[in-house]
Amino acid sequence: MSGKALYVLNGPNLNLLGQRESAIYGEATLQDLETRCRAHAATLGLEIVFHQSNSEGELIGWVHEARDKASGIAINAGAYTHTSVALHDALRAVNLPSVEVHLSNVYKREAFRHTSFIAPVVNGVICGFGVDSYVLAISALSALISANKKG
Ligand code: CA2
Repeated sequence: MSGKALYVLNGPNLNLLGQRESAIYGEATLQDLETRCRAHAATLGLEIVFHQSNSEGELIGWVHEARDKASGIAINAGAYTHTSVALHDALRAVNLPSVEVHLSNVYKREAFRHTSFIAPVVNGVICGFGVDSYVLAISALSALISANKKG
């Protein structure tokens, strides 16, 4: 492992993964998701800092912390994706390689999930692949970080 960690941030209600709504979000628990992220990151020589919070302020605190401590951010802001100007401002301010992630395909769901306050301030968005969305986001961050180093 070398360099700074990737921050994988998870927003409200994602602590309930694997306990309810498995038809939408799958059977994996948050712990399973973390284990999968760590294992995949390790294959790319990357370390993960993995957090979940139901509080918008705590998520913003981790985005600020990432500015010094992380090489990139994968964020599933949960429902704050669709509401949070504050997370938009925080991600814009830290200006790190970043990916918005969702387990479900938000575009197949209610219209209120089609708007993201995060999407305009990240490099890209991955949704609809369940736990694999996170694996894809980690690969995308790894590629972005390598490209930045070369550039
Ligand atoms: O698909 C995603 O990953 C979402 O970010 C999940 C959010 C939702 O508000 C977004 O529109 C899309 C909700 C996370 C709630 O997770 C639960 C897990 C199990 C049981 C209940 C909620």
